[in-house]
Amino acid sequence: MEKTRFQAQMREYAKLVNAQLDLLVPEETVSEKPLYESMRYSLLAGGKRVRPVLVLGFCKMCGGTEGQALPFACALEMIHTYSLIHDDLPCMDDDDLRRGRPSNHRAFDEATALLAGDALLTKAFEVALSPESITQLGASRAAEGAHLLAQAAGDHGMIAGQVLDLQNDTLPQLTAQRLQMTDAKKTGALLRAAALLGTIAAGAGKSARQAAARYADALGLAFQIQDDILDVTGDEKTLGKPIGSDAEHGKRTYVSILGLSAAREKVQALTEEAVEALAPFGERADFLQTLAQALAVREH
Ligand code: GRG
Repeated sequence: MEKTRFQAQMREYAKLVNAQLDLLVPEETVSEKPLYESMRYSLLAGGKRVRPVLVLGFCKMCGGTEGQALPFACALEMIHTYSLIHDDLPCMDDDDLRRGRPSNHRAFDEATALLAGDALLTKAFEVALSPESITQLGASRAAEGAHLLAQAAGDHGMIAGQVLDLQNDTLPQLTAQRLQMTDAKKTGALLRAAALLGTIAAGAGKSARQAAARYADALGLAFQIQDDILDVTGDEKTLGKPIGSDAEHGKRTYVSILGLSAAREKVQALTEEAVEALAPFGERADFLQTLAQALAVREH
């Protein structure tokens, strides 16, 4: 897809998601106001919105509407944002900067950041199973999506990945295979869920879901490797978070295990696999194929 058309579509999807998130977590004047401020501070801080864009893109490619995709798209971004807030806490990575500004616990305090993350995680399911979601999707598809979301975010998915990641820090040796297993859960589970939620929202069948999973698994790994590359080659201002933090924390990554040039080659090969996975969709896959290519050369 031509670059300007792709960028316009990305902006349109992000605008749609941002407007809906703004409605779902409004400013409040009640005494819990600091909680809402803290939730909104991170949720509306201008992330790339890759996960909700995947939900929207897959739903549209499979013949669904934006309205059908939006509840799952917003739920997923809430879960992703909660994971970033908690990941930055002193008991995890203890990071001061996120999305170009002080991390949540730096801007507020630890207790508020912890609770804002908890509230966003919970609200994700409130939204996925909301009356609006059920009106758009029917109870059965809404429930199927919420179940998938829970599996991807919890002890079978992202949290398991975080636990493996913490364990990896204590291993004397870390193989690329073990790192890949960790990242398939830590980063990959939510990206896979994003693609699948789009197909579920559209009511797509088995072959579309299989293609979505193949695309997302390749894209997810490429995304994580690119994240590791940017930690070495990126620019702090563009990235919105400190660079060199992996090396500083003694964290082993694809770059430290494989070397920079092999890591770059792997991103390219995985991106080609993601593009190939959507070949059966022909021109309708244009946007998602371009998205995979754009993420492989992203600078933030
Ligand atoms: C629940 C404590 C806890 C952790 C879960 C996902 C995760 C584990 C932690 C988040 C931090 C992290 C470095 C995850 C790896 C995936 C990744 C590259 C996240 C950043 O996602 P982007 O680039 O961020 O999509 P934006 O800000 O653009 O949304």
